[in-house]
Amino acid sequence: MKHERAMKRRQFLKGTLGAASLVALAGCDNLTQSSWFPGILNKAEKLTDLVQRAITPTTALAKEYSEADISSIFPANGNTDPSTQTYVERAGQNFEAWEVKIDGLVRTPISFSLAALKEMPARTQITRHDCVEGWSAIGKWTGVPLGDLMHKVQPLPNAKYAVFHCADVDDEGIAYYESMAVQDLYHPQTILAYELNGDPLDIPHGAPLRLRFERQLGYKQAKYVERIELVESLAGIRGGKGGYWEDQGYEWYAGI
Ligand SMILES: Nc1nc2c(c(=O)[nH]1)N[C@H]1C(S)=C(S)[C@@H](COP(=O)(O)O)O[C@H]1N2
Ligand SMILES: [Mo]
Repeated sequence: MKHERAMKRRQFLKGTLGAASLVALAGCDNLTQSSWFPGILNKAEKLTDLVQRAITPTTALAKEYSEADISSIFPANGNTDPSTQTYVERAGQNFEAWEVKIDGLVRTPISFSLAALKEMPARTQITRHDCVEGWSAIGKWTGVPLGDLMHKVQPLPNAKYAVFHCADVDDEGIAYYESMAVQDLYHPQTILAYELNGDPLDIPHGAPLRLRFERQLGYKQAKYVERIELVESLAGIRGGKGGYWEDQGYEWYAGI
């Protein structure tokens, strides 16, 4: 799998660069067009959650770009065509029956239909996506701020993480999932997106709903989101490491 190669490269970089130089690099957006940069950027994953949060306030915004910066092609990566029966059925009906359920440690569990989400106030942001395989792309995302949804479901005080359950499975039938700290749900750029570059999300890019968790690497950007579960601990969820790739050794905190 291509992602395994990416991990070897990161292991190599681990020995060649100190954390301090990476923090410096992370501020240099004009370097991002060069082919080596996204790979180096991945080293930032090695920073711990605590160190990263000390350097960058959680409220800091990811850089937003202009329309002219939008990439002509936004690659699709990972699973690009979920084959599970319900997904295929929903796709056949233009996702009219799609719902995202928010449950777990919340006062009021709610299932939001796609139509209901589209009626809520939306946020549009043009941001850069960085995949550990060594590519980056700039796209314009539109969706509902997760914080607005949290105000409706009201997380309980012991809710520490949000787990994003996705509709796709790999060749072995293992479902994709991701997670983030509850506080990051309230970041203004954390949205449940339903449009890319002004069009409804297509299937390769996560139709009908995908997460945008800016300032984090590509694998955190869960596609095909069907359930958001608030939990106190990630230990009991699937492999216990907080995400599909994390269960295979990736860092949970993928800040860039
Ligand atoms: N459900 C799901 N989400 C996913 C993936 C996946 O395979 N399944 N791949 C991840 C990876 S590694 C990347 S780089 C991005 C790719 O998003 P894109 O296909 O829109 O480029 O989605 C992430 N989210
Ligand atoms: Mo990725």
